[in-house]
Amino acid sequence: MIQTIKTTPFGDQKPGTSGLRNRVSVYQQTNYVENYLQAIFDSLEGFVGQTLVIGGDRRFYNDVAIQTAIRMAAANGFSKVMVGQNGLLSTPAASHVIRHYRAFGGLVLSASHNPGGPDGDFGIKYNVGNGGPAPEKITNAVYDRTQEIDSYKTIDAPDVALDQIGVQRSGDMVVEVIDPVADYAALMETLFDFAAIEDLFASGFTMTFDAMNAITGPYAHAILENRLGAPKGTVKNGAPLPDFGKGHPDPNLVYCKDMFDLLMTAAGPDFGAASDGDGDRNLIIGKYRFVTPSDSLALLAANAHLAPGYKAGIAGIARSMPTSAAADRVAEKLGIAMHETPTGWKFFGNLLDAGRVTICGEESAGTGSNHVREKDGLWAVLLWLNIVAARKQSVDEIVREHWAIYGRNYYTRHDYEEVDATIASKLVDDLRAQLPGLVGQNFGEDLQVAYANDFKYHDPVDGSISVKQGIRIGFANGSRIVLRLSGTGTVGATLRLYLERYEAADGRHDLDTQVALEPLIKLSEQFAGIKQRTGRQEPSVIT
Ligand code: G16
Repeated sequence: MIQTIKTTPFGDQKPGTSGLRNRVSVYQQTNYVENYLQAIFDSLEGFVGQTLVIGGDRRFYNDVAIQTAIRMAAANGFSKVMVGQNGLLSTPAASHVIRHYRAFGGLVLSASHNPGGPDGDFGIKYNVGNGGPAPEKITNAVYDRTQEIDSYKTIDAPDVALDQIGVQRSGDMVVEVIDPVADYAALMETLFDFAAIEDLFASGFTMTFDAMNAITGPYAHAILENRLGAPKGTVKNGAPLPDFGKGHPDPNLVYCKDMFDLLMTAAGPDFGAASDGDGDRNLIIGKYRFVTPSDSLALLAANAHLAPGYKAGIAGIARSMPTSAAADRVAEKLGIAMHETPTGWKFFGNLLDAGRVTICGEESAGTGSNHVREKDGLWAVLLWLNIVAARKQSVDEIVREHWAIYGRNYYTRHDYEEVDATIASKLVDDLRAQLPGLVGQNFGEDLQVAYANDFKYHDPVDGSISVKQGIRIGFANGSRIVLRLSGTGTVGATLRLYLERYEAADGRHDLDTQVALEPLIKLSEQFAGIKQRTGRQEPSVIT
């Protein structure tokens, strides 16, 4: 019954920051999905007789890939697959299901915040038994395997009825179709003071949540409206659609501009939030106050003890290198460890497993904790609501008080998308070559370069080393310029320029961010010449 089908390698199956992302049309090539899945299975050991979790964000091609994955899991020796109803599982929910049911691992079928539909993107990511993205040791092995693969295994079996909750079979393997929301919602209830949040809504607190026609809709309806009593209609765009309603499910100030504009008016609600394609990112906007992801990490860490799940305090904080140092000041005050890792949630896994950190976050709109091993959009929203309920203050008041204690890290990211890949890599190489000569130089009265290097990470838990994780130029006053190439784009190269300036507790906290960072923006153009070399006048996205 097991079939071994001959195939030939594809040259481009190299996992990026978060799994293999590509255009749907690339994924639709004969054997493309099969080769990649077989390369994953071939890179793992000890899964025969074990359980595999499968779920995705409902984007176009999920249905095809999920049925393929089920048949191949059966052929490769898994004894059971657990899959969300209709193939749905948000990334954090998939992480929880893997952990909760002690599965061997899981496949998350998503390209996250990238657009979906036949002309959009698709992606496959493998998560290990701790519920987190596979570490580089595995992703490198998968890539090597894709380069030499000559066959894959499958079975001749009909499609599983993914709309029917309950137990079915694919060949000899058990397939359990589960409610995608129930286990996750139960977990959230253990972490947060649901009664206090219910009271908050009952007292007239208003909120809007944009699920962006992506995976978070069913979770947000169930938790915010059905359990916490937020009025129906609080959740917008709550039905996951294969093309996300032709939207771009990236919760930032570009794609959620309408929400931002609404929150900046007297008529707007008290709180606005959004999540991305697969439900792991978050956007937080209070009335008259956008909270940057870097600030959000710092604020959540400083106030986490107000939520029951964290009332004993947090063990440590981790952030990706380009994320602002706002959280570092919180860690210092709390007397706990702060870890700086490369971009990619997979780098937090070891620290979380070892109990060294409780809360992690990234500038790319991701925050999460040790409750799962992925970033978690709705978790961040619920923790914010818990904090607002406990402090009985607005988001704006909470943010301002934070800055008055810790100072403010002005922060922005400028993205240049779909840049010619050759120009982008030459630009990075040329900047790298300048680094040794920059140290000690003065650029304006308060911009003396303290260090200029390529970020290298030494994992304190398993000793692994990751090199070339972004160029950073740090100044004596705490300002920073960081430049790196994105590992999640699918066309050309995306250059990410991150800019940060620290303003002390007694300094000015009311400047416009782009104005506050203008000297650094100019200086980065002088160093890297992005506009000049790419011919672009402006970044594609400013966050
Ligand atoms: C992924 C990773 C994040 C990373 C982000 C951006 O998020 O999980 O750790 O910060 O990509 O990465 P890059 O700057 O390389 O494009 P997601 O939400 O896309 O899975």
